[in-house]
Amino acid sequence: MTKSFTLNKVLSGADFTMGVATSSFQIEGASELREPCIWDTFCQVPGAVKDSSDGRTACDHYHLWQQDIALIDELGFDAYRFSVCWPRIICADGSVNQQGLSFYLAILNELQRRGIKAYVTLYHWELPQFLEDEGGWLNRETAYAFADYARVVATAFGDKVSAYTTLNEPYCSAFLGYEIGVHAPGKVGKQYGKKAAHHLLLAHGLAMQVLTDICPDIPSGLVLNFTTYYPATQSDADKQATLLAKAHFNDWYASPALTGQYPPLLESLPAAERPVIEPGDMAIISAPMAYLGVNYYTRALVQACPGGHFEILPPADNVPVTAMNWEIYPQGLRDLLLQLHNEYDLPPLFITENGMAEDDVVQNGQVHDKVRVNYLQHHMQAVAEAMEHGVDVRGYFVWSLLDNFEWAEGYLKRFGIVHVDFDTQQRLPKQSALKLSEWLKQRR
Ligand code: GCO
Repeated sequence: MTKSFTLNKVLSGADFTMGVATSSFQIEGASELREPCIWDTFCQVPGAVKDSSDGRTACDHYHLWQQDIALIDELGFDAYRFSVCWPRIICADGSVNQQGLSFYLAILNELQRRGIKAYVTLYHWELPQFLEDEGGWLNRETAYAFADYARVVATAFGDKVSAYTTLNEPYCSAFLGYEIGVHAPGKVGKQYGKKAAHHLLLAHGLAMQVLTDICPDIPSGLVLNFTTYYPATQSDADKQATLLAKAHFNDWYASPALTGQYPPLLESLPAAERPVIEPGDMAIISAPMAYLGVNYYTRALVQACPGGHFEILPPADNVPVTAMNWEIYPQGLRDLLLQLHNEYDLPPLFITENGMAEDDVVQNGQVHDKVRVNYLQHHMQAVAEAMEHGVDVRGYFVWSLLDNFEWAEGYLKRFGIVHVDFDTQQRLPKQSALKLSEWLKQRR
């Protein structure tokens, strides 16, 4: 038997948003009805995706969205965070794909009808391939193209949206996509990562201007992923290495957006690795945000290496891990929130993603994902503790509603609270969904 969720008082307030999240490429399918994106191309590269799969069908949400939204409602969530697929909206010739816009408008209308708040992300990694062909995020023009796309979306969606996110996890787009090449477009080179990151951050800032112009009353912000870094030992070298890892992976994104400055690390980068910063860029990037979205999954231990480098250690053998081999460490979320709170002058925060992959099995029509139930409960507890210490957190979104296309892992890693049978497209709420739902209903 899976234990029930204990009611967490701090998160039980009516003004605390409880939501569930997805992203377009990971669930929609229907790729033939839009322009190709960098992930379509990347999926064709032999060995790039573990199970050699792609996003052509995914969860077929493009056709099953009504039942998926009914499910979100039945489970009792207040809000749904999803993303708009850029190449479903803008065509290679620059025209707008009205069919693409209509798809999202139908979803927004249905959410509104059911009283579910729509948290809309404009970029969850699907750069149109026609823009990658011009250099993608290494080309400054891509940031302006993103702002144009944001204008089309914000104009069409009007007041049906509760909050906008410009970008989801620019670290992944920049570092995983353009520096170590494990995500689309698969470019490899130390000289690329931070250049791509700068153009992504610029895109965020330019889109913030557009959103402020078109829908000043809709809260808009940025979603960043954070790992909490700890030194592997208490040696000075490991402590320094930890600060360096944090500067590269966390502050490189948070600091420009929140303070208008890159971390001091900028000065020590070899010239070839520095971004090209034009006058005025940092002011654009640091436009005030209504909120910051925090995605948290795990922590990492950092060890110093010769030459002032660092290494992120894999989890120790004796710690609990998820199917991604990510350590389960709820305290890391509390520590992270307190660290952000102490180091920055923060806008309100939302936990925009938190969840885990488990090797779920269907038995007698049920999925007993008790590790996930505990994971969610303990991480929500960590959020509550941070709030009790003064951190202003306004909501929490579970990643993810559905098992889906987990990027380079294909369909092998299941993050959903709802199981998806990818042959039949049948949805089956796991115990985590059912337990959360009981709690959400008591809370209402
Ligand atoms: C991310 C993305 C999600 C992932 C999730 C699990 O954080 O990487 O936003 O699309 O699926 O994080 O890896």
